[in-house]
Amino acid sequence: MKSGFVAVIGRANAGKSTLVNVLVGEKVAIVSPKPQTTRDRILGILTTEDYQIAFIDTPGIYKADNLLNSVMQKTTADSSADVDAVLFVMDAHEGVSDTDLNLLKKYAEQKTSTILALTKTDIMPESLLISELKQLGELGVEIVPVSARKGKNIKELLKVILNKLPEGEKLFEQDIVSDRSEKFMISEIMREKILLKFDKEIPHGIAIIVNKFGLMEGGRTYEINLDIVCEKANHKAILIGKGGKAIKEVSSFARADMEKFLGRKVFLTTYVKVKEDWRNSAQLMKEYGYEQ
Ligand SMILES: Nc1nc2c(ncn2[C@@H]2O[C@H](COP(=O)(O)OP(=O)(O)OP(=O)(O)O)[C@@H](O)[C@H]2O)c(=O)[nH]1
Ligand SMILES: [Mg+2]
Repeated sequence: MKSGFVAVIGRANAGKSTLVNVLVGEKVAIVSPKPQTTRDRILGILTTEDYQIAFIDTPGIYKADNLLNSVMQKTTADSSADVDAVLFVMDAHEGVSDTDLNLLKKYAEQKTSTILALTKTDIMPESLLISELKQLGELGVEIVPVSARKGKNIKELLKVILNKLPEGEKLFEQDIVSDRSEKFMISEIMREKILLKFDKEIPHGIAIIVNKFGLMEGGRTYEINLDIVCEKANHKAILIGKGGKAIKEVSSFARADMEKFLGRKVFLTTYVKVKEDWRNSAQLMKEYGYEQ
């Protein structure tokens, strides 16, 4: 059988996590329309009788403007070392930017095989795709146009990836789809709902701390207690909303997803806290799980 690691790399908001979820067939990473949604390296593992691929979802490439972001950028750089292939994801509907081109060139020049996935093809004219294929074809990497949202060309992409992987044994047990704990996923679900509901700097300045996560007596309901850490007092006021309306709404969306994920009822309580400038504090970042 074939097995190997594939680093999924690209600019922030390109569609990496959406593609990883579709390739794996389960939601292992949260997704949002805002850049810098993914903050950690997350494994999504696809196992069949013939192969096992461990996709490494990474934080999107973005200029670092605080300590958290520079840690994220290092995570991405480190993730592409020692892998069997790099899957470079580009948002094709936006057109090819110089930043994309320069980044792709850098990866294409490395020894590791690079495959280019041009994604979001469902929301662009075919004429643009054709001209991009022509422009990018000169780089000498294999290109697969896909739509993660519509599940288009995913099998073809898998074939191209498999061609780059060595023969080998399974690296993970059959049933494992991610290397992340349930507790991590719970905090990510909460962060996803905040990313979807709030704008500008608020979601980027959020950290989630899981204070309690366990089954209540009787074993039918999970009790989950979260701290939502934000950066400023006025962010806290917006997060809570008039009469607690905003926090109630996001918590209820989060709870519904947590229940789906855990397969049990969830009793969720949340508490909003302020920690000024935590994204520049090495100590607080460590406390919140963002290690350097
Ligand atoms: N129309 C369309 N939208 C897509 C597709 N793939 C992703 N998106 C959307 O693009 C946005 C970003 O998707 P993500 O998967 O979070 O992107 P990412 O590259 O992981 O972003 P970061 O984690 O911030 O680097 C979301 O709103 C997705 O729904 C696609 O194939 N078609
Ligand atoms: Mg992502």
